[in-house]
Amino acid sequence: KILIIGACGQIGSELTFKLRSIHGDENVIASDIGYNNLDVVNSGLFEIVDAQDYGSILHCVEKYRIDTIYLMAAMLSATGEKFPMKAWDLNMSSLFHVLNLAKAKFIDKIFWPSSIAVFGPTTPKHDTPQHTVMAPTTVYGITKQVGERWCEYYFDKYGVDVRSIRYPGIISWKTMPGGGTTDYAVEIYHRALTDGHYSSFLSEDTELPMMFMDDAIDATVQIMDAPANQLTIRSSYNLAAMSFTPKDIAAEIQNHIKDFIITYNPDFRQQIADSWPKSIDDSVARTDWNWNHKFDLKKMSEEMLTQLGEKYATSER
Ligand code: VAH
Repeated sequence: KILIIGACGQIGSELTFKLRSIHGDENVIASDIGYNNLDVVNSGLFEIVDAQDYGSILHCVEKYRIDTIYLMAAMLSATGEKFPMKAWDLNMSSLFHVLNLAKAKFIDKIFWPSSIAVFGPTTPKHDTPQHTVMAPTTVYGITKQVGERWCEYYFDKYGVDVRSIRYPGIISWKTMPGGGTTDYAVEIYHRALTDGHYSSFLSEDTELPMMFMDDAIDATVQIMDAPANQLTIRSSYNLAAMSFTPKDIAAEIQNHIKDFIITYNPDFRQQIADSWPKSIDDSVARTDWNWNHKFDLKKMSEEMLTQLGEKYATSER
């Protein structure tokens, strides 16, 4: 059975529905610190689990005989800069609890998300390699870099089957944008439909690696299904789909909404974005477990505007 910790979040909520469609509702238990997403809470088995409390996780593992945990609870980059110690405590204690549950043989397999935030200003900006210098300058990035080292250590020393992906910025429509720096690329679609205007907190030429949620979910399922002996990386895999700037995404939206206007008012998140790569080399993931993305900016924009268009149309009625 599968437990998703942080199931009310942006990725966690979509993973919940996807994994239930694959493994059956009764085999996927969603959990979070609170009832923060009623679509998830009311969609099947749901438990309150505090990711920072070992006993809380163990209780749920024993109650449902969980063998696999997807740890999707974390504090993201922008919020992490506002609450550094909370970000460190949440992101690290939750990982240690899940790794130690596997070391103690309570569970067999773990998925833990890393991020392009592990890279810093001294990392090569274009086609960032799988193995490269990384000196992250955000608390969130530091927790992901250290987390990767611990995942590799627990695999090497204790044989823990933990698998990880360095997600780029992820764009989706089912949940509202959270505390991410890349969330401008989610907000812009909402504002294009509701206001016809968006004030971007990143400058027009800020190029970042991005991915549509469906690709991110497919990659997560794929790496977890891959035979263990195919995986050559036990820190975390680079993963990519596309890179674009706020200018690019605004132009794509204007193909659908002619009079959409974007203005640029960079804030503290500009420095975070400037510390990250512009594009990622994910050839190792493509070789090891046949990763291949399906959505480009054009296809993603069509999907985002169609789905959100319906969502706003029904909410107005
Ligand atoms: C963030 N969406 O902005 C996350 C992600 C690469 C960005 O880690 O913090």
